[in-house]
Amino acid sequence: MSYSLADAATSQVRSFSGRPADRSTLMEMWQGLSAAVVDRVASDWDRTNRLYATKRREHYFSAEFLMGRALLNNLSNLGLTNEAEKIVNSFGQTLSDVLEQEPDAALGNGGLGRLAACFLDSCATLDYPVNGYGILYRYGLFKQLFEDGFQREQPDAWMEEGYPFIVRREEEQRIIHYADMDVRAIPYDMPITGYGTRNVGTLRLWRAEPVEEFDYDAFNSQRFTDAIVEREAVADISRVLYPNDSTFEGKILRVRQQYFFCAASLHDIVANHIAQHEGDLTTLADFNAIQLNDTHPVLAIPELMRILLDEYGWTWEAAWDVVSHTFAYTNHTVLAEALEKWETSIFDRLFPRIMEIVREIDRRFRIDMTERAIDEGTINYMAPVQGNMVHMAWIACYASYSINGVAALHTEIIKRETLRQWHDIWPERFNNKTNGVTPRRWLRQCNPRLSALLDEVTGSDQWVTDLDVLAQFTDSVDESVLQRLIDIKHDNKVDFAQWIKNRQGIEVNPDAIFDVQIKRLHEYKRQLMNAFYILDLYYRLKEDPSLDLPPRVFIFGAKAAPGYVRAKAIIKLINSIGDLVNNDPDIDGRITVVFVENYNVSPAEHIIPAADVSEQISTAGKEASGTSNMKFMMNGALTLGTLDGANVEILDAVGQDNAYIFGATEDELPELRRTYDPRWHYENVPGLKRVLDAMTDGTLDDGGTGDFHDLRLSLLEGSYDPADVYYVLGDFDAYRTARDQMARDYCDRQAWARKTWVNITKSGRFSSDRTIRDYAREVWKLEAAPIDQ
Ligand code: CJB
Repeated sequence: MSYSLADAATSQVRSFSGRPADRSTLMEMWQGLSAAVVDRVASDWDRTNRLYATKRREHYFSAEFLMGRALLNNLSNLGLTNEAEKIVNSFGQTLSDVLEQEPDAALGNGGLGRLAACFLDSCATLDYPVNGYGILYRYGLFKQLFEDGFQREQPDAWMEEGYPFIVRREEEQRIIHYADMDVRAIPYDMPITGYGTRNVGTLRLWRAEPVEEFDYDAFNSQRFTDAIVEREAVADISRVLYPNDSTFEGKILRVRQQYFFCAASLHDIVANHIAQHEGDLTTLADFNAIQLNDTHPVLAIPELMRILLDEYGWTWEAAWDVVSHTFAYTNHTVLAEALEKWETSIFDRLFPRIMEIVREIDRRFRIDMTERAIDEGTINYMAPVQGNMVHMAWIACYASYSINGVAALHTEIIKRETLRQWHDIWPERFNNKTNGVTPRRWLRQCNPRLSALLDEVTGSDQWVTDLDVLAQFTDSVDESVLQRLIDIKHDNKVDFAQWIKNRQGIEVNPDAIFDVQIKRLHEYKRQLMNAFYILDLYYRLKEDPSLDLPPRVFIFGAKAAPGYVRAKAIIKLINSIGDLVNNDPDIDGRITVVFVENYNVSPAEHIIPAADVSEQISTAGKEASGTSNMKFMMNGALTLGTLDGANVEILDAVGQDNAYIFGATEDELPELRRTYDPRWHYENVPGLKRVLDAMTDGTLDDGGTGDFHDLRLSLLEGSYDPADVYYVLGDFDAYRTARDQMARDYCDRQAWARKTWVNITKSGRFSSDRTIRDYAREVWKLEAAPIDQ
C-alpha cells in the first residue's frame, strides 16, 4: 500500500465536502472514510474476482440481502478501526458519531435476508468463491414510526445521499426482455471483506433502467406522457422491496422483479463461463452451483432452460441435464401462506416463452411420475402447473439436486409433511443446514468488551474465525472471569440505556433484567404471549407491591407488514401496555416496556450485547430456525423458548441447566389441538381473564379502532381461522412459570454468569462459518481459493 488510510480518507473527505476535512460534516466524513475503505480493498477485490472466475463457484440468488451498515464492519474486518478512530479524531470528530451517520442497507425483511448477509461474510472470510446476486432496491424496507403507538410506514430512500460501498459497472449491463418491454439491468457491486484474509467477495445487485435514452421525439409530441410512463415502468422494477415476510402476495411487479434479477444474473454466469471455458456450456454445472434462497429466485430454472434451448439451440434433454445439476433450493418456512403460487395468466402476459417452458416441465414431470408408478392424485398435487396456478416450490423441488431446511427440526418437518411427496421419491436430495450468524458482526464488532475478554481468556483472536475454540474454555474459567462477564453486561446495558434515551427519550434501569424479543411481528412468533405476561406481571405487582421481584426491562423490536392488520394491532397493544406500565407511579420503574422504533440491523447491534434473556417463543413447529437466538447466545443471553427451530439445537449445545424451555412440543400439538378450548384457559388459568379483559374494558386504548376487540376475539372465538391458532393461551401458563423461574435464577449473579459463559462458549456451531463449510462441502462442492497462498 503506497499511501495511508489517513491520506486516502483526507482527500476523499475533501472531495466529498469541497472543503478541508476538519471543516466537514459527520456525513461527509462518513462518505470520505467509506470511499477510502473501498479504495483500500480495490486491488485485492479485483484479484479475487479474477481468481474466482477460473474456479468452481457458487452463486447465491436471493431477493433479499439485509446488509445493515458497512463501514464499521469493513474497518473491523480489515483491522483498521483504531486507525480510523485516530483519523476522525484528528478532524475533531468521534468515530461513533461518524458511524451513526450511515443508513442501514435494509434490502431485506428479516431472517431470510439477514441470513444471506451473514453467509456472504462467512464466504469471504473462508475464501470461498461465492458471490451474491440480488436487486438494488431504491427503497429498502420501510421506516417504522409510532404515532400514538400505531405503526406508520415511511419510504426508506437509503442511498439518496450517495452510497460509497457500491460501484456501478455500466460496462457489464445486460438486456432483459419481457413481452411488453425491454429493460437494462445495470450491476452495482458491493465488496464483501472477510476477517483475516485479503480475499474480497462480491454482492452484485441489479438496477433496472430504460434501454433507450430519453425519447425526445415522443417527448416533443403528443406522446410526452407515454414516454415518461414507459421510463417509469422500467424503473419501477427495482424501485421497492416488498415488505412481506413469510407471506405471499401475488403482485405482478414482484414477479417482474424476480425474473429481472434471475435473468440478469444467469446471463452473467453464462457469459463468464463461456469466456473462461472456450464457449463450452456443457461444463456449466461442473463450474457453477446456484443456491436458491427460498422460492423467490425459482424463475432462474425455466430461464436457464430458455437460454440453453433458444439461445444455444440445445435439446431439452441436454438442457435439463445441466439445469438439474446446477440448482439447490433452501426452504425457509412451513407456513402455507408463504408458498408462492403465480397465476399462469401473469406468466403468459410477462414472459410467454417462460410459461411455455414451465408447461413443458410440467408435461414431462407428469410423464416421469407416471413412469415411476406414482398415483394420479399425488401427481396432480405435485405438478408444477395446477389449473391456472404455477407452484414455485414444486418447480424448485423437481429441478434441484439439493433441497434443504434451515434447522434440524425444520428439515424433519419438511421431509415428513411440507415436502413429503418429494422426499418419498428423492430422499437423497434432502439435507439439513442449520442456520448460523457471523461472529464478526454479531460479536467482534457489536460487543467490543466481550470480544476483548475472549481474546484475553483464549490468548488470541482465533475464535473470531474459529468460534469452536471457545468450547475449550467452558469449564476452565474462575470466578474473576465470571465477575468480568457480569461487569461487561452491565456496561453494555448502560450503553444501551444511553442509546435508547437519546433515540426515544425512555429511561431504563441498567440493573434490571433485560428481556428481549426482536424479530418480525407475526402471530406465530407470539409477541402477544410476551405482552400478556407483562400485563399479568403488572397486575400481580399492583396486587402485591411487596412481591420480591428483580426489576425488569422488556424490550421489543418488530416491524409488521403494512397490510397485516392483526400484527399491527399487536404493536399497538404492546405500546399501550408500555404506556400503562411505564407511567404508573405504583410500579416505580420495576417494570419498563421499551418498543424500539424502526428495528433494523444497527439497532440490533445496540440491543443484543445488552440482553440477558432471549425470547424465542414461537408455536412449536412454526419457526423454521430463528437466528436472533444465536446472536443472543453468542452475547451471553439465555434462551427462553419453545422446542422450535434452532432452539432445539441450542438446548442440545448448552444443556437443560443453561436454557429455559417450556410449552407444547411439535409432536404434542396435534393431539392437544383436538380438544383445545381456549375459553377454558381464559376462565381457569390464573391471570389470563384479567389480561384478556383489559383489552376491551377500557384499560387499554386502541384509539377506537376495535383492533383489541378483534385480537381478543381471534383468541377466544376465531373468525376465518379457528380460535387461537397459535396456542397462545394454551402455552401461557408454562411460559409464565418458566419466565418467573428465570427471573428468580437471575438473582444469583454468579450462577447466572456461569450459564451465560456456557452459552457463549458453546455457540460455535451457530457460527455461519460452520453453516457455510457444510454447504461448501456437501452441496456446493467448493474448495477455498485464497488469493495469497
Ligand atoms: N423466513 O425471514 C423469513 N422470511 C420468509 O419469507 C420465510 C422465512 C425466516 O428465515 C430465517 C432464515 O432461514 C429463519 O431463521 C426463520 O425461522 C424464518 O422465519
